[in-house]
Amino acid sequence: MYPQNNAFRQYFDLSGFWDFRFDPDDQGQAAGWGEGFSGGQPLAVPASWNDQLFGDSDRDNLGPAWYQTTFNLPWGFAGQKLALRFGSVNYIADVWLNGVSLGRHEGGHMAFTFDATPLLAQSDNRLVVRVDGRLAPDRVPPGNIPPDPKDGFGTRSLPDASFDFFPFCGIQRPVLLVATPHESIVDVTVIPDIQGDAGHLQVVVQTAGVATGAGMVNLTLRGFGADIQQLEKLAEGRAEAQLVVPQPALWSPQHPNLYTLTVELVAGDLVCDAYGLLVGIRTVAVEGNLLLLNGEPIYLRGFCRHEDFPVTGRGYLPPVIVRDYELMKWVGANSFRTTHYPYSEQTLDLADRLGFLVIDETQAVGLFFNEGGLERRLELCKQFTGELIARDKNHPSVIAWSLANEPHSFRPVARDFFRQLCDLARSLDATRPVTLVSMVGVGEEAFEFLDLVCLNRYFGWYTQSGDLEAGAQALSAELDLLYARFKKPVILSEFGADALPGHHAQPPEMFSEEYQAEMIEGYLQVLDNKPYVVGAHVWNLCDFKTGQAVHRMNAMNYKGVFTRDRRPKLAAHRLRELWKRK
Ligand code: GCB
Repeated sequence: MYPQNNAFRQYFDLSGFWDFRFDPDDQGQAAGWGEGFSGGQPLAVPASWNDQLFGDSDRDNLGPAWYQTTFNLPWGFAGQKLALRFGSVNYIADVWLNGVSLGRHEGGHMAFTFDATPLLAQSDNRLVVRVDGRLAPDRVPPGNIPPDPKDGFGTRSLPDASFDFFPFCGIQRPVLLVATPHESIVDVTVIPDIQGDAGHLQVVVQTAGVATGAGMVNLTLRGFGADIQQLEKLAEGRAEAQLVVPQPALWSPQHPNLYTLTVELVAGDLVCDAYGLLVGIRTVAVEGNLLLLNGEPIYLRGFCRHEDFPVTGRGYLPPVIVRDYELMKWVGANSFRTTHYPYSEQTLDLADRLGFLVIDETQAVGLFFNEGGLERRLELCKQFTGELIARDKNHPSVIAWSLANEPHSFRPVARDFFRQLCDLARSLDATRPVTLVSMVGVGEEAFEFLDLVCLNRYFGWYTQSGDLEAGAQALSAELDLLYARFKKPVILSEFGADALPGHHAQPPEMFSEEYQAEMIEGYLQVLDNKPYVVGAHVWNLCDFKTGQAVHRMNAMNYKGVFTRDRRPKLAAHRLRELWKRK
């Protein structure tokens, strides 16, 4: 649960300038740097370190590196249950508080928490974090994979990620000191449904620290004329309720109606904790070749994106989050996919409020199946899928889970791998479609048991280069084959072309703004004639940073319809004409 400030709970943001240093010989742990280290320099937290620093080897240095800060306990925190919560650290974080190890978390882009209650002093607490962002074949996403002669030359990059974006690292989202009561709410799950004219909210509350037989949960739902209150007894720290909302104001992109749900924990006669959340009443379903929202067919118009901005790297930057929603609204988009990792929790809060439909993706990008270590990768993917669903399950904006982007899943072992991940996702959330985003196409075995067929295609770019007509024909033919084999709704989950801002050519040629605009328009025309296509996500909303490679001029991917500093290219105007008309 995201921390809140209210009469029972508080949090304190540790953002600021922390002490930072690299550990080139990886000797910090043995030298006891967990207790504190010297020789650091100031670095902003949260943000990636790579583009803050300016030394010759700093940008491409992926660690290990060390951070430290000191802080006093804020007023009112003493005596509460205290925890340290990291919004995301890429890739491995080892954490010490006042010289004592709190533990390790593996995986970027996901929040994790350590209990710190017994270790915190009133003043001068020292928090130390070792961050290892190095790329390795047994990490997810992987990198530094031994070259395979079958792959040929020219496609590797520096840093050698097996994915097409810069592997920014560091403490990239806020670090919070969180105080909660000892008797507290620890989890809330809200599952919306519509039955006849009524909205139903199944609410499951988990608590900790309440004496057996003593507790109640008081639920209040307000908004749009509703004022519903329900009291439920706790049994073994758990309570479950069904709230029924007659004539509900449904959540949709046109009307992102959000009710306020307040959960109170009552022990004896006293309220001892409270947690509030905004909830939407809506349903998502796949039926035949349709994707349904609230029982009505819906078409996804939108983008793939990156959390990426100059200097900050992949760091949490609220004004850019707002700006990106402004851009998407301006173009007429109603959705996006969190390519290729979970975005900040605040991004999803805004999707709920602004009415965007989100395909929520784990960080399983560039998975390969030809080396050993598959069991470890599966274990990590299961961890990441579980963490994502636990974090984002209550967002009405999230309409599907994406288990991976472009796995090399033409190999048969991939089938069981994704079968297990898909079963896990369904067991954790029976209400949302599950998908993966494929580059394989018709040969993708996993589509058979997934709900939505998501395909990435770049005909007219990487193949049929320079020939937009041939590209559109190839797309049309493949989509029909795909539907004929799987008979499921299809989303064209990536398509696009690099356009160097300010480069023009008529007739259009590759890398010009005209070529990008024409290619996107041509693809949309193909999709318009395919009744089984339920969405189109352009790659990408904005230009973004990559590693250095022969196919990445300036270490940039220029497939944004906006520049990296968020100015429109011709394609953004063209999309606006096409999508605003709908
Ligand atoms: C893809 C990948 C994406 C790349 C894009 C490209 O298929 O999913 O990460 O950036 O193509 O531009 O090549």
